[in-house]
Amino acid sequence: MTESHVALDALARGALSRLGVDVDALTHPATDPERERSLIARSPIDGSYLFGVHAIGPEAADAVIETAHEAFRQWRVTPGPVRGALVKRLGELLTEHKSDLADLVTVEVGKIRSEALGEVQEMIDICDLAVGLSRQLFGRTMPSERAGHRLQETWHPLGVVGVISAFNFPVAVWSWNAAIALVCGNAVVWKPSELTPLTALGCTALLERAIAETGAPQGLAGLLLGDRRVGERLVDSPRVPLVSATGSTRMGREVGPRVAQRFGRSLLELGGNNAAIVAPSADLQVAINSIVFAAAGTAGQRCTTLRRLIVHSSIADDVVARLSDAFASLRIGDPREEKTLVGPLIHEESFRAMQTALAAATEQGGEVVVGGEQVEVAGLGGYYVRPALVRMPGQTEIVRTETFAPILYVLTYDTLEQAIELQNSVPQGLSAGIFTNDQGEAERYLAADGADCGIVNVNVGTSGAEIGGAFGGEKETGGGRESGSDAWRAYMRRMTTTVNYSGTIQLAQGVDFS
Ligand code: UN1
Repeated sequence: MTESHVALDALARGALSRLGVDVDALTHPATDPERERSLIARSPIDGSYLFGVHAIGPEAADAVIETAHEAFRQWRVTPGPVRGALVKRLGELLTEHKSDLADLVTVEVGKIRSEALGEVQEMIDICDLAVGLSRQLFGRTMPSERAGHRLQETWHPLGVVGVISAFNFPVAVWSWNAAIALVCGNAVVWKPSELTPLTALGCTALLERAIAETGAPQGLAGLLLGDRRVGERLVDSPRVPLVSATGSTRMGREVGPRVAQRFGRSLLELGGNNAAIVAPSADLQVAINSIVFAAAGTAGQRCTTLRRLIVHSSIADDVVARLSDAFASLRIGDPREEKTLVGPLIHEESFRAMQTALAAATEQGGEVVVGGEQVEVAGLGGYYVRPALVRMPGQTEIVRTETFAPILYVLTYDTLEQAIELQNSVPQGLSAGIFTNDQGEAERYLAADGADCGIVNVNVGTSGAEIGGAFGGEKETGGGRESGSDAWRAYMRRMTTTVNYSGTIQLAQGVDFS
C-alpha cells in the first residue's frame, strides 16, 4: 500500500462513518469473497482500489422499486409543506456534513476541494428552493365558457421517480431530482454511476436519516448499486412513471425509446458540445478568466464544459496567446492540495479518448497550441493531463464530437451571423455564451434566430449554472429540464377539472344534445 492509498482510505473511511454509512459492510476488493457481486470503489487521484461495495441484482432492484412505490402511496397524501419539512431536514444535514460529502466527491471523482464543496452547495441550494416550492405547487384557474362552472388545474404526484446519474456530478444531479421529486410527493429510486458508489451511499444515509427524523415513510429513497442491469429495471418498470437520466447521448438513445415504449416519461440531460463566442468589443479580462474555468475546470468533465471557442478574427491571435499562457500556468495535480486547479481524469479510457481526439484534430488540420500531454504527479498513478488548446481550420468532424476531456478547439469568424451558424451547427444543444460589450449584438445572440441551446449566457462561461434556472438543453442533449424555474412540473401530473355548480346541463362549444 502506498502512502497516498493509505491517506485516501482514511479520508474516505472518516467521511463515510461521519455520514452514517456502515463502513464495516464495505470490504477490501482483494479479500471480498463475493467479488463478482461487488462494485469497486476506486479513486482517480492515484488509481487505487478503495473498497468493494455490495451490488444488487435485477430481482433485488425490483424489490426496491416496489418498496418505494408503497412509500409513495403514503407520501402522495402527505401535505406539500409537510413533505417540505423532510427536504428542509435533508438540507440541514447536508450543511452539517458539507465537508464530509465533499471529501467523498474528491476521493471518487478527483474534484478539487473548491469544486467539491461547490457541488455540495448546489445540493443545499436546491433543497432551499424545493422547501419554498413545497408551498407553491400552483395550479391555475381559467374562466370557463359556461355559466356556473369552474375550470381549474391541480398538480398531483407522479409515483416513483427513477434517477440515473453520471460520475461527474455524483451528488448534485441526484439532489436536483430528489429534492424536487420529494416535495412534489414522489418516491425516488437512484441508480448512480458505477464509478461513484461511495458518494451515493453517503447521500442515501443522510436522506434516510432525514426520513427517520421527520417520520416520512421508509423506502422513499431507494438506491440501486449495481451494473447496467439494475438501471434497465428502472427504465423498464411500469412502476416508474418518470426516468430522469443524465449521461451520454448514446445512453439517452437507449433510455428514451425504452421508456417511451411503455408510455413512461423521460427527462434526458445528455451530451454537450458547448461554444462561446468572443466578439471584438469583449472585455478580455472577463472573457479569458471565464473561458479558462469553463474549459479546464473539473478537468473538462462537465456536460457544460466549454469545448469550442469562436473568436473574431481581428482578436484571435491575442486571445489565443493569452489563453495559451493561462493554460500553460494551470496548476495540475493532487486535487486535495489547495493550490491545484486541475485534478485527474476519471480513468485511463478518458485519457485514451483525449489522445485519440487530439490525433484526429491534428489530422484534420488542427494545431495544438499548448497542452494535451500527460502530467506526472509525484507519488500518484492517476491520469493527469494539461488541458489542450487547439487551433482548428474549421469545424471538422472531431470538433463536432463531444470528447469528455479538457480540449478547447479555437475557430475564427468575421460576422456575428457566421459565428452563430458555427456555434449552432453541431448535434448537441446544452449551453453557450457570448463575450461582448455591444448590447445590440448580445440581444441578436439571444433572439429566436440566435443561439439554439437550453442555457445561453452573456459575459458568463458555459458552465457553473445556478440552480434557480431550469437546467438542460436541446437537440441531442435530450430536451429535459431539471432544477429550478418550473422544472418541477415534469415531476407531477396535471389534472384538469371542470366543476358544474349551476344545476343545469350545459355542453361546451354550444353542443345541443337534448
Ligand atoms: C453536469 O455536468 O452534468 O452548470 C451538471 C454546471 C453545474 C452542473 C453541471 N451546475 O456546470
